[in-house]
Amino acid sequence: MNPSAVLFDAYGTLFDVNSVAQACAAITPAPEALVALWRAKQLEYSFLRSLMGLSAYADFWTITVDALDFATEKLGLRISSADRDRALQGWLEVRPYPEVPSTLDVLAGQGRRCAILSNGSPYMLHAALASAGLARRFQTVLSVDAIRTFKPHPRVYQMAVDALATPPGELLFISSNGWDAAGARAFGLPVAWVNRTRAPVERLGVSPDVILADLSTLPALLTAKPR
Ligand code: LAC
Repeated sequence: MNPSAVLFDAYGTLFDVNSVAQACAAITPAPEALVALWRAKQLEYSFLRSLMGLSAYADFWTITVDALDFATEKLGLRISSADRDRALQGWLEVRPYPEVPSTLDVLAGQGRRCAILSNGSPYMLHAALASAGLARRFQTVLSVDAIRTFKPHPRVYQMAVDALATPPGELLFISSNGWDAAGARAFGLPVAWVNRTRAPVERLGVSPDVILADLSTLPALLTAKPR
């Protein structure tokens, strides 16, 4: 594999969604369970709103707020407006996985462009990147907000191909989300799935080109320098 540009998913891939639990400690003694339901609902709402069509679009921040409200009600948690704000702030301060900065350093040293393609709204993405000290590591930060449709719709991956002005075969898309890896592969991008949780492969009719345990082994996989 010799991609000239490496395109990363954000949440779950660069950023550890579980770290949002710290911001939920005042709400419940089991913040991990809240975040698991919150994240599942956030993704479900993004998929559903895409299926419902353009008029049903709401950006990922709005969806994240709605998903929190659903999750706290479902779990029977009473939540003050200050605690709600603090929990939401968790997404703006979400922690990167430990190997992310060094991986980005090596990729930059190999002369590869690094970009993000995320369902996150520009506001969320830029806040999280600034908080993590990663803002300058990416040449391009692409949010689906530009086309008001969420991954894994093929229009999203096409947007990235167009924005990077690079043939799909010269890109490498990287995601920890199995459904996102499948969506990008079905679209026609080369894909590395970062299977951090040893999850079974999604049965969606396509397979990733490469499976990694985390991002640290990525640069060694890309042996040759880009053309
Ligand atoms: C992202 C979420 C969905 O696109 O993981 O960053």
